[in-house]
Amino acid sequence: MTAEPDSVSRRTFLRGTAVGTAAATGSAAAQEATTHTVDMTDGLVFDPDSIAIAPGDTVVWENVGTVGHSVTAYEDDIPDEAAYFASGGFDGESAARSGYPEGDIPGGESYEHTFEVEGTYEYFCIPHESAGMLGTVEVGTGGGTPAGDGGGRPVPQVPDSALSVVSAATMALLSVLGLVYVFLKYGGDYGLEE
Ligand SMILES: [Cu+2]
Repeated sequence: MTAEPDSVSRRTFLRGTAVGTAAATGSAAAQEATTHTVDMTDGLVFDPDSIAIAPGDTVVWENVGTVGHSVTAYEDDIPDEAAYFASGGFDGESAARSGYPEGDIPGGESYEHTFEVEGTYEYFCIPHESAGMLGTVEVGTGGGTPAGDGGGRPVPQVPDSALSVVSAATMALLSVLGLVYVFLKYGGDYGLEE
């Protein structure tokens, strides 16, 4: 299957997923399967909450805190051909929801899943869904983040200081133009010809 990841129209936020789409230098066949780690923390987040991987890669979710979490796919927000996945081994989202706390991943434990089908996968933590504990896995041949990633860094914002530099430059330019205008208009009145 060469399904184009038609991800971007999804309702969920897909921050930072546009990173690194440029390079794709063929030979995807030579790519080795990589394992990526996503932490689950007492801050009730998946860290990183968005990760780009290659088909065949495995994601390991590690509970690095003490609060229990689940990794539960949104059944309607994974590729059609993809197998459903959830900690606890449920074969559907409603089963996972009603089965919880079966599927709970306590502190110090982990859950892993290998992604074969390209596309976008949205998942959540059952007890902390309302707290916004959500995540995205983007599977594409464009390649994943490098091994040992910790990817998903926030897209850099233009800092306010940069903006004020720009407006200061603009003001300076306008001042110069104003002076030029004054010189052009009144320059002849300086009586230089005398
Ligand atoms: Cu959680």
